[in-house]
Amino acid sequence: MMVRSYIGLGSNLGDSEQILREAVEKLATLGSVQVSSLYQSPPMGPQDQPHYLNAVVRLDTMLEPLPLLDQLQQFEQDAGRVRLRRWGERTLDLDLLIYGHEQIQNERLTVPHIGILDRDFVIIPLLDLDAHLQLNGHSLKDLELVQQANLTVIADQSWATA
Ligand code: ROI
Repeated sequence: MMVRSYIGLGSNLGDSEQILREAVEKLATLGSVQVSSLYQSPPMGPQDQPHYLNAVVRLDTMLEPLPLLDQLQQFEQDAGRVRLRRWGERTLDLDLLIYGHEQIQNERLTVPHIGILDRDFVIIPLLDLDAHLQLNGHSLKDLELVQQANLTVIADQSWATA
């Protein structure tokens, strides 16, 4: 069955824009993709690290959650993923944010992703893709964080395909 999933992308090491472009290309092998605008975002966590580039991809896929997670982790490794410390800088992060309407909790996966509601760099790009997206009955667009977002648009939704 085709399921609509949302994947969070983040990078603050290396040529982040190129790394995210290549990630979108790989995600496109798993189904059909739409991308949010590309954002620059101050680090959540230790402040002595570079700003992040963030985006969200909407992926309609036939893959089940765990095989999808395997692919995301493979793509992170392919990008030469380096992660220097907890809450610290990384080459590429691919987070499975939402998978259809499923609630998943096991050793490998919590879906919807635990951090969605307090991360402007996730919520704002999600709204690019689906302005009326809801999570546990709440419209993301009504969250206070949407008004207080501290993000800079780097490029519009054509950034990954141009
Ligand atoms: N901060 C920002 N702004 N963007 C991220 O993608 C991001 N990813 C992380 C932590 C370290 C929590 N901080 C982040 O994993």
